Amino acid sequence: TEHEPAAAVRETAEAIATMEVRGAATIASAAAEALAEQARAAAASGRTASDPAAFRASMRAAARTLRETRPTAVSLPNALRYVLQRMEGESVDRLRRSVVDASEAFVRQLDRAREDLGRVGANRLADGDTVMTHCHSTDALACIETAVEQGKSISAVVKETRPRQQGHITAEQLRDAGVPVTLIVDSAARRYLDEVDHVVVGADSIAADGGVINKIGTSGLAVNARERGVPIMTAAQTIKLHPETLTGHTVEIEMRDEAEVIDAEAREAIGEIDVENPAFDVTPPRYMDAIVTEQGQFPPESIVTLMRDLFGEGAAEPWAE
Ligand code: RUB
Repeated sequence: TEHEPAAAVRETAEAIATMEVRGAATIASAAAEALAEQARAAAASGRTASDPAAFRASMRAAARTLRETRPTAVSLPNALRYVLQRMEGESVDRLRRSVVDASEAFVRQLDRAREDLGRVGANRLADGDTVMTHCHSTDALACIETAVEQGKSISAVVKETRPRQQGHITAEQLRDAGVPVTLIVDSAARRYLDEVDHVVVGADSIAADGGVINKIGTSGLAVNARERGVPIMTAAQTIKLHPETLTGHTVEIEMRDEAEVIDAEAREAIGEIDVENPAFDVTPPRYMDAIVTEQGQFPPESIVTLMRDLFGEGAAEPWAE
């Protein structure tokens, strides 16, 4: 069709859907970059090259394609909103430039936010600490890596994180940062909490009540950490704040394919059963000690004030047809 997204957009959408590109912040920057690619492609060919309205429509269509890939990480729609709300100009040339500029500014801010929150989170870690991680979060890793850069000696107990074992990525990156790593299966977490000083996780979305939506298993880990008296923080830059929760909406939890949990042969051998594979869960605010952002650390219950400041106008959908 006329608004068939550029190849780069379709490839990015596919990479997000198949989790080749994954993690809330990485998804957000890939989506912003894909919009810039769309702007370049639309300005270079067909009716979108000469018709500003057609150009705008093609940008909205590209954003919808990216939006539909995965539902839970709000950094994705927040990235699309950031770029499309800055699309302006009477000519296609100006429109293109505004989109490319906004996309680059978004990615720069995202990188800077990670550095800034890394310093905040690192302050919570002491020399000699052992941290426990869950899944793979660039924001959580920033806290640990910054602590190491500050000269603190940090060790890590890394949960493998079934079913997709993103813990392996965390283990490798911590090893590269010089952090001694012990890899464990998820169900060993409580046993190892006695040896841990701090739990550090990321977030895909933060709700207005301070609930933290992150990789499945985070909530159980948080409850266990509280029971063992181990502090737990979530490292989440402010693009993880979910504006629609200000008006009572809930965050959609992605359900993924059962093939990630059990192979066809084993399933066949077992017989008639249901298999469910939710990718995320919600940690209630009372089980989270702090939300660490680039604007400082917050008790989960007070995150709503920051959310109102940053997303007070609510959740516009500039990609709507
Ligand atoms: C990734 C996950 C991460 C958050 C935060 O889930 O739950 O903890 O996305 O990551 P998936 P970051 O692997 O299913 O995408 O801090 O990098 O945004």
